[in-house]
Amino acid sequence: MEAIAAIATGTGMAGIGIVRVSGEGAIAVCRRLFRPRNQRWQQGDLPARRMILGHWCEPGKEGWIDEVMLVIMPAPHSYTREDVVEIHCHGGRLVAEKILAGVLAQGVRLAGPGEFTKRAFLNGRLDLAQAEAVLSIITAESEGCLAAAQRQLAGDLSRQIRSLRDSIVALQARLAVAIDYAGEDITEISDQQLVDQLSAIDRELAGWLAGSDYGRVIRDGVRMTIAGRPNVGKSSLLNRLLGEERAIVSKIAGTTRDTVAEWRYIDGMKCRFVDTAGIRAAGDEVEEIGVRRSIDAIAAADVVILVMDGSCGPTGEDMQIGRLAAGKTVLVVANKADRLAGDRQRERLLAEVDRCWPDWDKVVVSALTGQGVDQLLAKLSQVMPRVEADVAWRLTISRRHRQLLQQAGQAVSGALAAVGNVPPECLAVDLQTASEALAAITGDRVGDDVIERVFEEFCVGK
Ligand SMILES: Nc1nc2c(ncn2[C@@H]2O[C@H](COP(=O)(O)OP(=O)(O)O)[C@@H](O)[C@H]2O)c(=O)[nH]1
Ligand SMILES: [Mg+2]
Repeated sequence: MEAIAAIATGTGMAGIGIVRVSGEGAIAVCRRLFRPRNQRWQQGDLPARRMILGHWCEPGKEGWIDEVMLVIMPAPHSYTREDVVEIHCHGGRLVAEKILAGVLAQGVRLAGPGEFTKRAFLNGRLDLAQAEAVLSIITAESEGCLAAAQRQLAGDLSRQIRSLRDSIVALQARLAVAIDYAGEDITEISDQQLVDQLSAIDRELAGWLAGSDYGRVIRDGVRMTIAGRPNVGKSSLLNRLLGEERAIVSKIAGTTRDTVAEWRYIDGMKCRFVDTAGIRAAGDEVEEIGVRRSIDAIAAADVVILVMDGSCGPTGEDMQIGRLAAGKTVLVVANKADRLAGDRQRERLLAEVDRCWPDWDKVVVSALTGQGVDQLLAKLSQVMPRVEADVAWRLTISRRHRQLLQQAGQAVSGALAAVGNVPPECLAVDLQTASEALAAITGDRVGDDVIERVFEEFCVGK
């Protein structure tokens, strides 16, 4: 295909910038503009797959633009399976832009978003799911997402989807025989066999779609909302958990007026702590907005950390706030333990808390001294949603894959419900829908419009 070129590295100051050229004539174009330092290579072909030091020249001008390292990767042993040249120059935008401009002036076209990866796909080096994994690796922000993207790039997703599709195709074949030889004494497939096989496929599809909420947790982290009455020490607790003075702490009730969010890891899980405004009948309009946001933050939480003042015991207001978290995973934190006179007072406090919220875990801490905070972290680690690593990667599939799996799932469930009530031709239509949806995931059968849409999301140069 015609040669394309783009800057592969990010914008901004950096040590190195890379311009990438791929396609017909890529090597010849670069040969014209590159002057190797080594006498041996000043004439003729340059060696393949070696870093070659030299100068990059401006066409038709004396002098050079930059001292660069050039790598030539002839087809088919390259990312795109075409002739690829990479020019490693100094970082910063200007040098790379000038080198790119020189290449484009030789008749090479500027690459579109993801066009290198698209060529890798079109030339059969990657399937579509693997190509998408490249983008997931670039955008991964959590260990879980990176691990999932790596498995997808390695072909785990494609293999599992293809094997699922194979079982659908096998069933299609048996149905086709039943349709073609209807009435004849030939190996027909019984309704029971159909139900058994469809159920197995249906279960597997459902397995892919289950637990999408965990997918969000892996991608975006566990949402932990710190809620409670004003002045019980919510902001102090946030600061203690983060080990920094993030939220403003004061004796004045109503100091935290908006939600404040920060990250930390607990046992390798990304946790997003949200400190909220104390919930009470608001004193003014701004506080009222804050209170409403607190209520929303409780609703959105994976885990609610319900803070109360341990030095005075649970109050009616604490109970009311507790009711806002009904149905959630809640950890009750009795704060200000430093004010408790001794073990007996502590026992009494725990008993009271237990009576108010018998179903929820509880810990006694002091945000001021740090006492009990390790226990709090251990409890959080116990109660937060968790997934086993070898299931986890299945949960972070992209929206495109999820939609296709849903389509396949609906078609298979439809067929399953209809066995015995409709002619086999109708079941065959459903199976065809399911099989096409799965083929679109790996790109084994997919329209140009879908391919366009997938690569539009990429950055230029990848
Ligand atoms: N003695 C004691 N005081 C605390 C503790 N945690 C917070 N406080 C104090 O309680 C007041 C309110 O704290 P703050 O974190 O702003 O509470 P918030 O309104 O719930 O965010 C401040 O004066 C804090 O210093 C604690 O564990 N022990
Ligand atoms: Mg506060």
